[in-house]
Amino acid sequence: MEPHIALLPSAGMGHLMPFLRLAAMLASRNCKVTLLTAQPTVSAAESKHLNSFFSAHPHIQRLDFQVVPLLSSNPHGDPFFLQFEAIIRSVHLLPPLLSSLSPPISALFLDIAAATCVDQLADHPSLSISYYILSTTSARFFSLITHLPHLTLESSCVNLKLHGLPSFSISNIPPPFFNPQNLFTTQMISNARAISRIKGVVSNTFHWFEAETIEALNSGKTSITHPQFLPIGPFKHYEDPGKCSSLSWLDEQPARSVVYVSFGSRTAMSKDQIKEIGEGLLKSKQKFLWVLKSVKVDKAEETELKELVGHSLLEKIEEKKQGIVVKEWVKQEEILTHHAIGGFFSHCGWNSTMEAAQRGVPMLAWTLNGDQRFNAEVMEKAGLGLWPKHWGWLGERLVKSEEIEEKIEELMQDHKLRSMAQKVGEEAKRAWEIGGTSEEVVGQLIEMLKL
Ligand code: BUP
Repeated sequence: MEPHIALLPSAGMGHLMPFLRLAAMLASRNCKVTLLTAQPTVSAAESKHLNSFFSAHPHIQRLDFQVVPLLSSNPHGDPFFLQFEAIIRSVHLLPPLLSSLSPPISALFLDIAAATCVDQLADHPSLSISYYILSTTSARFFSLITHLPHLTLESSCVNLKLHGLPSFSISNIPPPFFNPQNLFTTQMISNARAISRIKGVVSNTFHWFEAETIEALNSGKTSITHPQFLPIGPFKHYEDPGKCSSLSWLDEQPARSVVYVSFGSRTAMSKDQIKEIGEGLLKSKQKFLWVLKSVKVDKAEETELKELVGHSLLEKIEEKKQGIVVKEWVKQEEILTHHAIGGFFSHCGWNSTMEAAQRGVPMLAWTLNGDQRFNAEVMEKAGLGLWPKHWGWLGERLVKSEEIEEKIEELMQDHKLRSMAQKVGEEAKRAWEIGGTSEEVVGQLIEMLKL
């Protein structure tokens, strides 16, 4: 009989997208799938995507999960982290929901950001199921998370060496991890502790891309014992109806002539930095498609594009017909697949990194926070792109237009970089061929889910 699998994403598009892709993939491999949707969602993008996903995938069941709002929370806290916390604290509401599903579920996939939910669920008498984690980050960052409960981080050190793993540069570790009271840190420590109760960790990466870390994680030689790490990426695109006007503009551009600029779904940029980016793009003389966000949560976005970019800069961009700037949600995967795209200037969110890797699109990284420096390290080491580390964390200092111009030119004109990125794309494809590493691991996963 087909196994019935439930999935519970946490908050934010960077977490929802890989869950939707995993749900679609499991459904295509003879699993019955129920997706739990924590309500209300933080961003408008999440509710919109959930609606279009369920209408395009009527065979996947939707189960809304009303999250109890936090009674007192820091109003200045990150709304996505606060939602992780609200989900974790509402976990007692899940057992009746999960045990009402028919046929009974045999496994639940939790987000790494809310893995600690397993602590309450696994001991519940009405649920006799297996638990898996979907790690929405690089294997490299995941390997650090597993060690978090046992680490005392000293910012004065240069490197961190953990038994059995490639060493980490201290400057790449997200600053909140140096503060044990920080909400993100306390959550990640609890999530890391919960990993031992999990049957398998599924990850949107592939063996060739992170071979050293994946082999270390599965060697049993690290100081932390954890379940099997299952690299099954790059996750495949699922059919998403709807239009994206940027694609029509791309249709008119020559092959590999456009740099796609996007710093993810929740990167708020300062006006000064927006100006330097715009000037830098213009000076580089490269065509560009720039997706701009000035607030962390899209629901709060009220500023007109003209005001964000500045009247004179926007006029210059329009006059030169060198590029377009958009504020709305775009179909990033389709953009990255488009023949006109020659490079991707990105914050190195893990989904974005994998989407570029899958298509062999060279990247220019400018990291903002969280796992992004770890992701950028992986990306650079694999030969997928450039990472000017001296730019610091995005927002740390004003990066000037001349610096941006120089790196955009390099991104778009360096032939060696382009062919190395193409090689990454070929390896990503190979992972999904018959006998390929990700294809094999998915087969193993499906067998595990049938048990
Ligand atoms: Br913006 C934007 N269209 O307009 P990341 C993003 N995306 O399809 P993030 C679009 O959202 P975290 C848009 O393809 C990727 O799948 C994009 O995830 C898609 O970054 C996803 O790259 C964004 O991981 O999340 O949003 O910063 O902070 O969790 O990394």
